[in-house]
Amino acid sequence: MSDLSTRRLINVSNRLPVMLRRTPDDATGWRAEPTAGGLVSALTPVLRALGGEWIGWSGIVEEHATADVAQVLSALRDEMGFTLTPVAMTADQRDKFYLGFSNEVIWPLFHDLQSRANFAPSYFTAYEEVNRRFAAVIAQRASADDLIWIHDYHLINTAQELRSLGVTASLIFFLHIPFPQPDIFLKLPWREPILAGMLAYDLLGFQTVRDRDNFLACAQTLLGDTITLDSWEDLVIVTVQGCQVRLGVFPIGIDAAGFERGAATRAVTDLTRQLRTAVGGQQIILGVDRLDYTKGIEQRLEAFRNTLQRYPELRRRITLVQIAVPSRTDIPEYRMLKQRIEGLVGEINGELTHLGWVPIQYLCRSLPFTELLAHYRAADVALVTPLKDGMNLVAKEYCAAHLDHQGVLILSEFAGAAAQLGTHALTVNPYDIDGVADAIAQACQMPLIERVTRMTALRASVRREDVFWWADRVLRAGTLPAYHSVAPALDQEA
Ligand code: ADQ
Repeated sequence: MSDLSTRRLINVSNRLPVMLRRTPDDATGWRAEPTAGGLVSALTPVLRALGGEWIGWSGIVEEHATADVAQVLSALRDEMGFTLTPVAMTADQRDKFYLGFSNEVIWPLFHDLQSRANFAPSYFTAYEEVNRRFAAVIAQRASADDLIWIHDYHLINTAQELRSLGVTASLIFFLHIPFPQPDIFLKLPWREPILAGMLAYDLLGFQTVRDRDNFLACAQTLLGDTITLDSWEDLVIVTVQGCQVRLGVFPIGIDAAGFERGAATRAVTDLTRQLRTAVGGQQIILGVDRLDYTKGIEQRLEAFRNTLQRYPELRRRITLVQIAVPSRTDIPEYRMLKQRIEGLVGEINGELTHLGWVPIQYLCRSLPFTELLAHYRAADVALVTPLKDGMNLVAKEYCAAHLDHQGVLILSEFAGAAAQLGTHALTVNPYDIDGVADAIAQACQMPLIERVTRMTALRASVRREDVFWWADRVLRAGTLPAYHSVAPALDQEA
């Protein structure tokens, strides 16, 4: 881990890693529950190891917050291993900033699903307001020596607000989701302020070369001759009107050793056995996702149906276990997606169930860690088929937890994880229903030696490039000394 002994890390994301809920049972009136999702899974172990502070929204809107919200959070300090500082938000801001601009504009657009975007003008005003609120809290808590690491698409404009408040500390931004190509990004009515917001950071981190290059292409399209590019220390240096921004590619990892240790416990081993016994001799194919339209769950169910139709010999020999954790349930589109998935599961099961065999088991809830690990261990095949994904941690978690080295990973070529794991996974185009169905059949019939060879290589990669490797690379790039342009401009190199 980078030497941060003299620098405190302030981690900032839209949500804190816990969500507060009102409860009549608890003496404080509030209960803290861990929040699910890739960002929290990745950063909790890092901040715990480094210490520091996490700033974010508590999940309680200002109208319902009471003075003890901050107290409840501060009481969690010892349990979490770092300080939790809340940012307040009104119900209207939550609706327009979080549900609106972040999740109805940026989220679909940056996943190339522009037809799902709702470009309501009032959303962007709220986005700017909330970014200003975050900046005000950070400015209060930070000193000049701190390293401020801001995460994801909700907070793109926070750096500009911080600079206008006179904050001089180093500002790192990491985009967990993909960055789109210019022909998609240019549709954004607020493309200039969003681009300018990103360029106000000292370091911009992307999951893949694909995302970094898309960002560069958008910057070049919108800023033309006013930007110059250099390369230095694996980074691209962008200079606009005398200001420099470093761009790096940092694929996020998981706490692989933690997953391996957890998967090896007696509790997980017992549960794995129970899960396997429950399906008899059948192979388990596993899907684990936040319930989100970008994860391609509907297309995956269709592909599974297609496998059973085109490969009838696999009927009664395979079961799809699809686990979906409800997400963004305040957005109507997500509620409709849940209904469509439930309808499709019912339809496929109704069509294909035979005495003693139900093709799809569907669980719609968040699983405790032990159960999640047992599902990963028990599954012969993991079906990770997002339509597009910044990374996809489930792919990595499955490999880390699959201790017997015999599982097969089927992975969307549009997941960021494909850049690291694509060679040893079976890669698929998630829109190609026949292609995914063929990959399922191939995985189920794959010889043992091939399974083991592939999974051994996958596990080595996940272990080597884990979440600590990722954080270390980001923090190193964020603490490099000032760069003075000595390298030839990239476009002159070729
Ligand atoms: P997400 O889209 O939220 O995050 P993803 O990478 O798919 O993240 O990870 C989901 C996380 O939720 C995993 O850690 C998984 O274990 C957990 N999870 C999912 N379903 C669960 C269930 N039913 N029960 C318990 N846990 C469950 C964003 C980007 C991703 C990127 C991450 C990290 O969209 O592309 O990988 O950030 O950068």
